[in-house]
Amino acid sequence: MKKTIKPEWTPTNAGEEFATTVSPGIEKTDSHSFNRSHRPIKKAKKLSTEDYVEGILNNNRTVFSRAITLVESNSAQHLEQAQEIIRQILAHTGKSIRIGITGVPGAGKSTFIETFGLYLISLGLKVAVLAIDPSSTISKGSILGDKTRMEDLSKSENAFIRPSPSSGTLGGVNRKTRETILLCEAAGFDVILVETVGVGQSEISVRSMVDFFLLILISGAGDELQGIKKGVIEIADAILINKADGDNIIRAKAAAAEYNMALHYLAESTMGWKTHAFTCSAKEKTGIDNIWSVINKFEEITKNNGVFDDRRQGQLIEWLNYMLEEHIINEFFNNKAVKDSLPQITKDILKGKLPPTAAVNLVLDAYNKSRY
Ligand SMILES: Nc1nc2c(ncn2[C@@H]2O[C@H](COP(=O)(O)OP(=O)(O)OP(=O)(O)O)[C@@H](O)[C@H]2O)c(=O)[nH]1
Ligand SMILES: [Mg+2]
Repeated sequence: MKKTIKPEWTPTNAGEEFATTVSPGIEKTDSHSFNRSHRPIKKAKKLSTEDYVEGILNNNRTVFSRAITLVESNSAQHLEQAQEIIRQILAHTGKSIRIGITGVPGAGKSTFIETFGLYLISLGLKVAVLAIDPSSTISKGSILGDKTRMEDLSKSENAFIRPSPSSGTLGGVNRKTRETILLCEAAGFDVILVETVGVGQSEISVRSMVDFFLLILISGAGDELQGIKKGVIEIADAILINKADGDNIIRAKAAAAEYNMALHYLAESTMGWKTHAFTCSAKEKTGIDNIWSVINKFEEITKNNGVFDDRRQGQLIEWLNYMLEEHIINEFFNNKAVKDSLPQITKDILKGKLPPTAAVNLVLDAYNKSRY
């Protein structure tokens, strides 16, 4: 029987009528032994590659989430299993439309994704939202705070929201996001939204993994103020001026007209497609159906003229080359002979004893010799 004791505020002369009792506390131990001896942490059953593949294809949410965690892992053993899973699901991938979304902080990306995502779900589609945030390797990634802004979307069983992988180089984060896209497609997601909050490099990375690239801006701030580089406008397939509501409608329309003028003089971001600027209000849910029909039109045109498939094929090769380069560079600079020879060679260059071209040959020689 469980031993009970009276609480400390019980009157000393209290009899049986004083029924309150408390359970004795657990003896103080250090927290590790507490976990081990009293409450063992239940370890999830290890899944086989077949379990993963079957779970993903049947859209078993638990297995699907675990597969993404596996893909995001940096351990060599996990990498191997993840690669085998991806190889096996590859035939079931590629059927979604992949949309990249970028824009300045506060433009309303998260609000737009919530509204747009729910709209797509109302059409019977399944939506995955992934994020690339280079800063998240240091901070926890801003999309985490977004869960509040995507509250309804995150509750929907036809939506899946994943913050940016929080560790690794930009290259590593890219690999993880690309592979997560494949898992989402195999699990039957129809639309993949890849959000980036970065300025510059991360936009280019996202462009290299999506079919359609959407830039969200607001009126009332010049490009300079918005921190948008011309290069980002040049890779956009549509510009969306958000917050076209209330008093702001006229200004938003004027901004869209201005961008449309400017776009006239820019080269096509996608062959055979003319980028235009539109307005919407993520808050009031206007202009949302219009941007979806723009994306549908884009898909139809680029699939007909072959640009859609060409781009996806190009992205695969680009990705292969990028990973090869990253791998080779890492291997080279981690090579002991290279590491040992570089300090002296650097000194000699700085003292004017050795020209850089000759130095390159010396380092390469050292590297090559070390490998035989
Ligand atoms: N009036 C109006 N306000 C909006 C609209 N969309 C977003 N907002 C507001 O703008 C602010 C920023 O919106 P977010 O969706 O967080 O913007 P974001 O681009 O995701 O911001 P970051 O994640 O910080 O880069 C919030 O206060 C929103 O309520 C809109 O269509 N109209
Ligand atoms: Mg946001």
